[in-house]
Amino acid sequence: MCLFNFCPHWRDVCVLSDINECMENMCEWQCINLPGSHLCICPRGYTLQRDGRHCKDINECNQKNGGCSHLCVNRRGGFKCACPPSHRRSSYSWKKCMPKTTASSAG
Ligand SMILES: [Ca+2]
Repeated sequence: MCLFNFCPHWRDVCVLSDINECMENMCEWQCINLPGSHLCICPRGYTLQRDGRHCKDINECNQKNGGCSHLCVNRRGGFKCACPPSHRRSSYSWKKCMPKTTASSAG
């Protein structure tokens, strides 16, 4: 019998008496059962809400425009960069836009 919530050196005994909170499906995405406790984790692009159970999309555009040179479009689990009509996507970076040129001078 385990008298303490957390006793790693008696792990094999503790696990028997530990309640697996993950069996109750308390997490929106994924649950990690810990001795005497549990932890909810979220997929990439999401952050754990204050309730410790639900996952919330991270608006990457709130931070430095998501690294986009022009437009940033937030999406669930990610984001994308976009270019205004006067620009086109740079071939070097998906985050950068370059002015559309009709002449062949600029690169
Ligand atoms: Ca997002």
